[in-house]
Amino acid sequence: MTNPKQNQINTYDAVVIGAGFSGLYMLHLLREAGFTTRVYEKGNGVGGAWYWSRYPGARCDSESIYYNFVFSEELYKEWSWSSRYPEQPEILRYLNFVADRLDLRRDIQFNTEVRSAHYDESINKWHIQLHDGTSISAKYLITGLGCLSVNATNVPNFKGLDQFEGKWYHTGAWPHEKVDLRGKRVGVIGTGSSGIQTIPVIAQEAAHLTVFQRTPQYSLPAGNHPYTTEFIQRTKDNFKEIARQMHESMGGQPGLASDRSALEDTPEQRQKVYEAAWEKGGAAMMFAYNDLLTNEEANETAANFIRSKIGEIVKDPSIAEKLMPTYHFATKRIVMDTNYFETYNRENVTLVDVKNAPIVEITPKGIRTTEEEYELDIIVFATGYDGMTGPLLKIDIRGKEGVSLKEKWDNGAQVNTYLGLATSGFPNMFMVTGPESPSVLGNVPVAIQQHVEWISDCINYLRENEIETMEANVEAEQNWSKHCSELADSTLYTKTDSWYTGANIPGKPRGFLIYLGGYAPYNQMIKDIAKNNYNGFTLTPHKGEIYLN
Ligand code: NA7
Repeated sequence: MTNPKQNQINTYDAVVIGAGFSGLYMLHLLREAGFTTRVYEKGNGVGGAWYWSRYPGARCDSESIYYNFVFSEELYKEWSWSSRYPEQPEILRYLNFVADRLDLRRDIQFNTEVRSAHYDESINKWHIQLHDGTSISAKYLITGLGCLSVNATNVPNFKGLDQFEGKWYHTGAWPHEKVDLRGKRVGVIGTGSSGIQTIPVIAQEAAHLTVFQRTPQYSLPAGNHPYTTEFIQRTKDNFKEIARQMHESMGGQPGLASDRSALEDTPEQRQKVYEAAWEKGGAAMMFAYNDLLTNEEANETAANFIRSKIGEIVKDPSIAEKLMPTYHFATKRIVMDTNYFETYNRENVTLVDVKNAPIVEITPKGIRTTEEEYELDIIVFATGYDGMTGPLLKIDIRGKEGVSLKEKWDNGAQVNTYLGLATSGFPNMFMVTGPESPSVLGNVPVAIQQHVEWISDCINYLRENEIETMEANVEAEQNWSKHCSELADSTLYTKTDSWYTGANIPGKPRGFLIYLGGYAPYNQMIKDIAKNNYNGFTLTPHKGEIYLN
C-alpha cells in the first residue's frame, strides 16, 4: 500500500533538524526575518539532548547562569536558576519556557524523524524525507542535531545483550517514566560524565551497584549549591556585562583563565593553587594554570594532585588505586561530580576493572568478564555517543551529484568542513556546532548562539543579494581542517583516546573534530569572513554568475 503522505510536498525557505538549543533559536531568528521555517524533532517535546538524557543524577557541567540564551535581556530576566549546576528537569523546563515565550511550538513538528535530505541541483533545493514518507523541500537545510544526540548513542556490541533477562537502558535514551531501582542489582558500564553523575545517585537507591570501569577519570567536585534570590537578582542586574563576558571569553564562561604556567610556581605554591581550585569546584582545576593542556610536566602536577585527593577520599587503598587515572588530565572531557569517589566507600558498591578483565559477554543473568560473572537485574550503559559526526551521519544527507556525507566523511578520510559551519558539495546547508567548530570545548549554548546568529545573518545576506546558492570551497575547507588538526596536535588532547578523537567508536576514523582556538577569536573570525563577502565560499546569484571568494 502506498502511504498517502508520500505524495504530499511542502515547501519552506528553511528546514531545521532538531528542537534543542540550536533549533529553537534558529527558528526564532529565521521566522523573525520572515523566512518560512519548519523544525522537525524526533522527540515529543523540545530540549534535544536534555529531552532524552533523563538518567538519575543528570545535570549540566556549565554554570547555570551562563547556560542559557543571552540574545534577549527580557528572556534572561524572566528565568531564575535554582542552583549552580542545574539538573536535567530544570534545564528542560527552561527550554520549554523559551519555546512558549517565543511561541515556537507552532512551527515545530514533534515525533518526527528526518530520514534523508537530498540536494537537487536542478532546482537548488533540498528534498527532505520524513519517517512517515512525507516529502518536504526547502532552500536551506540547517542541522541543529547537537554534537551528542539520541540518534548516535553508543551501545557497545557485546555478545548476548539480546539474551539478558533483566532490563537495560542507555543514559542518553532514558525512559520517561521513573525506573524503580529499589531492591535491584544494578550494573553501570562506563565512567564518563554520565556514569559519574549517575553512579552516586543509583548507589543510594539500588540494593547493589556494580561499576564496570574501563578508564578511571579525573573527576572534580562540582561544588554545586543553591543560588540565593539576591545572587540571581545580581546576575539580572548585570545582564549586559554577563552576556558580554560570555561572548568574549575563550569557552563561553567568564572568569576561569589563568596567565601563569604551573612550572613557574614551587610545589608548595601549586598545592595552594590546586587546593583553592578543588575547593571552588567545577572547571576551576582545568584553568588553574595556562599550560595544563600543552605541557606534559605541568599537566602531571595537576594529575598528581587529583590522584592524591582520590587516595584521601577512598578508604580502601586497593579501590583507590583502581580509581586513579593515568592519562593526561583534562584531555578527555572534564567530569564534575557530587560524591563520586565517596560512593566507593559504600558497602553496596563494587568496582570492576574491565581494562584488566574485559567484558566478554552479557549473559541472561548479567555481565561476564574474563574473570567472573556478575548477576544483575538492570544494566545501565553509560557508554557515551558517536560524537560530532555521528548525529549527522545517521541521516542520509546527500549533496551534489548524490554524494553522501557518509561517503565524504566516513571512509577513513579526514572530515572536511569550512569553519564547522558548512562543507563543500553541500550547498545551502549549514551545521550548528558542526565538526571542526569550537562546539563542545566550552559552554555550548554560547557556541550555538554564535553559530545561529551567523547562519541567520548569512541567509538574510543571501536573500538581500539575490544569491541562489552558497557553498564552501574545497581549498578553504582543506585549509581549515589542516589548521584544526595542527592546533589540536600542539596540545595534549590528541595524545589521549576519547570521544573527542573518535577513538571510542570501533572503526571510526580518527581526527580531532573540535576547533581549539577559543570561542571569542573564532566568533570574530567568522564575523570577519562574513564582512569580507563570505570569503572561502562560492556564492552563485540567481542569474548564474559566480562569485568566487
Ligand atoms: P563518555 O564520556 O564517552 O563516556 C563513556 C564511558 O563508557 C567511558 O568511561 C568509556 O570508557 C566507557 N565505555 C565505552 N565503551 C565501553 C566498552 N565497550 N566497555 C567498557 N566501557 C566502555 O560518555 P558520557 O555519556 O559519559 O559523556 C558524554 C558527554 O556528555 C560528556 O563528555 C559531556 O560533554 C556530556 P573509556 O574511557 O572509553 O575507556
